Amino acid sequence: MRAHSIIALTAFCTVSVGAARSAPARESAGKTRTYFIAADTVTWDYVPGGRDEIAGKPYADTAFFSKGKPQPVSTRYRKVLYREYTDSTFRTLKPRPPEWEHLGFLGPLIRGVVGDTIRVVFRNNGDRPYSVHPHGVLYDKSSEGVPYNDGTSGHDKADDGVPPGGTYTYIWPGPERAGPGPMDGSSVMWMYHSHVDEVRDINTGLFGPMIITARGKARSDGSPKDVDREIVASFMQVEEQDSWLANENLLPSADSLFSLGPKTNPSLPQDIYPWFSKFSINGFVHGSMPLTALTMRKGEHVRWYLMASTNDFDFHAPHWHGNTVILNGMRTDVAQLAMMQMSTAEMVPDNIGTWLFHCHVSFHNEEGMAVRYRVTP
Ligand SMILES: [Cu+2]
Repeated sequence: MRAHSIIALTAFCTVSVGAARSAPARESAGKTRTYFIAADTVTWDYVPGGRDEIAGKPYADTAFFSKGKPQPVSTRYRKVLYREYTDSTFRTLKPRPPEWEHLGFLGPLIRGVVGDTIRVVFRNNGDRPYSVHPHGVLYDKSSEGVPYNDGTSGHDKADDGVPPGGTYTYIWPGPERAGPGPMDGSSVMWMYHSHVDEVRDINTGLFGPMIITARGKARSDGSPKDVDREIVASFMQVEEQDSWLANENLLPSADSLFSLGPKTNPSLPQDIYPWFSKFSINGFVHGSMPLTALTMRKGEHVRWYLMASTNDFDFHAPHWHGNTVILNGMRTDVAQLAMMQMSTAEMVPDNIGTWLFHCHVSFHNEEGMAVRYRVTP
């Protein structure tokens, strides 16, 4: 287990607001889209209701400790998640629309159109520094959200880690290079995540999607005009022992697993990946994503945005039962994701029914990396 020491980040002791003065002013013809996003400590249940909806049976997680029989363990974990608020007071959570309910524990969807500028007003309600680091969009040194030896100082360091209780505004222009390339459809997905301690922050829960639509191909809300339904699926091997909240979440006996007491049966995935390694899609395990959250109609143009997390073996093989997709211009029903890879697949479902969508890495599937989607007439 990695040491749980907290890195001293004394440089971030003041609350600072605003990165606008030095934001690159390119392609500013579009809108400014402002998002109020906080890092909040909440309880997340990987299997709410205690049902394995893939098997259609009750589910209770258990773990083998160094001696004795399997014991019940909770599927609930304290996590720090990005949550969207209505305004800068951060008093009222913005309700998540039903079509985005499937995002689960991911942060809110951030949208933009090529030419827009995205502003993220970030409030850190956690108890250690966190940040928002985006992929793909343009940022200068005051909006990168990562502390490293980059030769900057002063205001350009204020974004690196926002202190507990602090608020900071990240400014991200979205020029052409943040939008679809020649082989893409009308929109592309990027991820954003906290990057003060990238591995720990992501395992703690600070990870979210951003979609940038091509200029001239967006509705006024930024969504791509030629797409009926967008779905984001983040395949994540969440290592709860690498969360900043591990000491709150894990039973003290978890340490015995690291000290490698007698293994019950090393061929069982659980003996290699204990109960706190969560093979989840958007925080859902064993089909716990509500089926209503992933329902689409036959003949719709459905765009699936896929991504993976950061851990050492976050390789995944998303597989759709029942329907096929076009991925990189080719027909398939299995995608591939390496760590932090982002990929987009186009589906026009022609096959009505309730279908499995799971990782085809066999032990990921066994450990519950599966949800169901439904195609209605
Ligand atoms: Cu997988």
